[in-house]
Amino acid sequence: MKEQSQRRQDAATATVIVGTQFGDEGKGKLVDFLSARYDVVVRYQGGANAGHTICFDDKTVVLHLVPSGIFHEGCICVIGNGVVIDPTALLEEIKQVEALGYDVKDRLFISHNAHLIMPYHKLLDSLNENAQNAKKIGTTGRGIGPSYEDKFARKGIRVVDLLHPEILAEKIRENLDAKNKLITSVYDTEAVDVEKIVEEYSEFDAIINPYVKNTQLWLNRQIQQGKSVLLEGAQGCLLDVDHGTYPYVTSSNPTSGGASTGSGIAPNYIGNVIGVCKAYMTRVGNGAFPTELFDATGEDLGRIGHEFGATTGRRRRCGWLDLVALRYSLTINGVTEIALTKLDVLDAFDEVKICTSYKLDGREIKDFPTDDQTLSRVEPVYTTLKGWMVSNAEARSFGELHPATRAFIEFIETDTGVPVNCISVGPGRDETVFR
Ligand code: 2SA
Ligand code: GDP
Ligand code: MG
Repeated sequence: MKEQSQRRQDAATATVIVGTQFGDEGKGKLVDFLSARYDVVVRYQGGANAGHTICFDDKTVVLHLVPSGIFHEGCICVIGNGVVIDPTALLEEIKQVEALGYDVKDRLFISHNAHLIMPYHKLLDSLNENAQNAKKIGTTGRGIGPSYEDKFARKGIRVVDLLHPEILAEKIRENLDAKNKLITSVYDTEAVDVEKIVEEYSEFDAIINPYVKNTQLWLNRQIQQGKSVLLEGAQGCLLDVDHGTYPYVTSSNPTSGGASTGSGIAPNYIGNVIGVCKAYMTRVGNGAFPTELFDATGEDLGRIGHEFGATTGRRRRCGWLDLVALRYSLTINGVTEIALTKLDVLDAFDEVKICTSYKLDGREIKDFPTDDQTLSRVEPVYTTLKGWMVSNAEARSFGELHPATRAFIEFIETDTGVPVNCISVGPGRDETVFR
């Protein structure tokens, strides 16, 4: 017993990358950059709602399901059991990657336990949203919530079912029997054609088969054999179904705890947790956002930062960096180091604000309230720092950053007690500073 637990401690080689805000912190860029040093990269939750942007060799690629390590030939990519997979979207994405000259054969595996997004999940996602009126979540419409609903109701259809067409057909018919009642009677919408879906999904068997693996066991064994694993979170801590601003959240666990359940990697193999944090805040979709700006500064952040959804193209709401939210996120995720991104977007501002606490009913509070009702009533308390008004795009070491930029970074470190070890000064792979 002792030997086994010692082995696990010695082998803690898995690192998790998590978003510390409302997603879109630049996780894709960082995962792509770090993948050069890792043997395996794993997505562990979410689905094609994610949009992870990677810029290299004058190309800009947005990945939704395929892990962001795919552009490093030495890296094996895994879509873990915690992800909900839309097979059509996945196959399209594989084609896109191959068209760029990257072979995915024997380099991309999907968990046999991952759940599928079915066409009726996407339909229900939009019917649900339209029925919400003022309480719309603002989902991406990719069927994420309805697919996770089926998973937890133990009615889900999984990747493994694609390999057994008769079982697949039976499950689709059973599911649609109930769902078509809902679709026609509650939503007053035309029933879904069951046999069409059976036919469409039966064809995935031969195509998907080469990618399917018992990834949970395989991943643990890779670690036992000394391989390094990077776990790629999608969305962000504040959108976590347990720890985020419920109900305005996604239906999975983007937080580091989800990395273990969503991949099957034993938690004690996870050593490092890198929290990706944008130098300001954005949110796409509805829900409270204490530092949101409704003025020209907010417009400027969105324009300079090109803040549009990487999946839907929706405009992202923008505001100043919120350290109350960040401190919460660092705690929940056990973040060991921060990667601070999009610092260059602040280059043009002569002063930069950081929220350090909130006021609620006239009292100062330092802890992040996760219930939307309370969070929507808080007022941010800001510290104003001097802007730097120069470009740091050429900086490749901490010392090369402008002193005011360094002061901004040091302010975050002092307030949170967590080191900022990686600083992103542009979207490109090389526009990165390590300490
Ligand atoms: P869903 O579709 O059920 O997961 O939506 C629930 C909430 O989660 C938010 N969400 C996201 N927030 C930021 N980025 C995401 N990915 C895309 C991107 C978003 C896009 O990279 O830009 O293109 O619009 C993402 N995915 C889900 C969503 O907005 C809801 O608030
Ligand atoms: P993710 O979901 O966390 O991977 O982030 P997205 O790809 O949705 O959004 C981040 C956007 O910012 C993408 O367009 C990236 O190319 C871009 N980006 C990442 N890091 C930087 C940076 O340091 N500076 C600038 N200007 N853009 C960046
Ligand atoms: Mg994104």
